[in-house]
Amino acid sequence: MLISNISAKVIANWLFSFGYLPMTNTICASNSPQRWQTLWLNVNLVTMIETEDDYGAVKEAALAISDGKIVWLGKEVDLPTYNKDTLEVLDGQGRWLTPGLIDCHTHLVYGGNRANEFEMRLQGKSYQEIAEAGGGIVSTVKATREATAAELLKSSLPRLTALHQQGVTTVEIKSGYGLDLTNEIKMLEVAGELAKQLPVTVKRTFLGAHALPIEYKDDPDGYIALVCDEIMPVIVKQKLADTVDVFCENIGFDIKQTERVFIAAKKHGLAIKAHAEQLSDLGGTELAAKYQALSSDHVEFLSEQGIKAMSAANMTAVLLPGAFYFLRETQHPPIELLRKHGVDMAIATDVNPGSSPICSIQLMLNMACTLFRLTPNEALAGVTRNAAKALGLSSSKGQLAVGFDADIAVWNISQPAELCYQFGVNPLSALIQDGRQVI
Ligand code: DI6
Ligand code: FE
Repeated sequence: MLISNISAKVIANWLFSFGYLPMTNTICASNSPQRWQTLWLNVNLVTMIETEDDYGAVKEAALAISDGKIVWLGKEVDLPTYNKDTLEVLDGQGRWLTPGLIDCHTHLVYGGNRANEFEMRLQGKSYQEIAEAGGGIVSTVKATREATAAELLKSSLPRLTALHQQGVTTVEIKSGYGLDLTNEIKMLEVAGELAKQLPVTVKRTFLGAHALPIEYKDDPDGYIALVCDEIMPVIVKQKLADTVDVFCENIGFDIKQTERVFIAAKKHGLAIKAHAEQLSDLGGTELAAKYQALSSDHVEFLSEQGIKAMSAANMTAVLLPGAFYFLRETQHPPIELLRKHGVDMAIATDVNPGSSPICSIQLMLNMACTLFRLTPNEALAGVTRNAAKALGLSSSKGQLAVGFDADIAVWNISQPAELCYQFGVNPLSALIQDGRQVI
């Protein structure tokens, strides 16, 4: 690749990673081989440091970890002298290391399931028709309200376990099936509890504006007032979420209602994101850009104007191929235009009982390529670097780089594209979370 193709940031990142740039004192201290705790030898790296192609790959590499951070990586021949008696040395046997995968959009805490609606859809009813007839999200709200926290934990744990076993080290979990103070809190507390049960980083998002609960059937503005004035302040006070999401859609909330939620979120210092342009183009993404949202998610119906707004606000487009597939949608997200305007693309499962009951990040990698025609390099960036960006975690997760969290997946593959190409045989060989081997 020509050097002119690589941004200054990329070059700095590489030089920094390989020890040519001065580092902060803290990193310097732990970077000395005397302080290393674990050293992987004989590995290949998919660093996902932004190089536009080739996965930021480094072959015949080594990687050192200390205090939960990556402290050295590069060609094994360039390793500085170290004392093998003072640290754990692991032979990777030629395996590939990627950043731990990040699922940046899930609704994996919920009660019940919607297999009955799946049957209805197979008989010809659409997702929208089912929602308008009182099914859809609202039926999961009923089941979620009826479930105790312990029951929700029990039903959610296998979903998170499935993601974890496929290499996920960070997951975003949204509320949005409680739709009142007690039950939104219950969902977010369960999401927090999941992070204690499994070695996974859980990032929580308040999605109070997901659907209209039955008791506010004729008063959407009244419900938005409840979300902004009653529920959100408690969520903030109890630190149950740091991001707010809104379902801006004709079966969700309109632009004015969405804007009210964004204004309230900004007032509380919360980050924002949106479910927008999934089934129609309401302009939710442009509105989100106006409020410097982290991401707009789904975006099948996004216009070029919306894409330009995303680009100007440095937002990430989160693509959800599982929902596209499961709802048998035909409108593809505007991939070419997103590329043209340099909008970063993330990929996520959207695990939820209605539109994507699919707990597999590996299947999403495959679908991102087969259904949306992403390159394997783009798909992998979508579940690592760009997923981190969609969660506001760009400086600590999603890349193998010095100073980043040592969240690392070790794969039994012979080239990175295999992670997108084959599905059904799990190639995960080991998983490291915060420097600790957890699988
Ligand atoms: N978009 C989605 O894909 C999920 N929520 C949303 O706003 C679907 C939620 C569901 O059908 O239960
Ligand atoms: Fe969703």
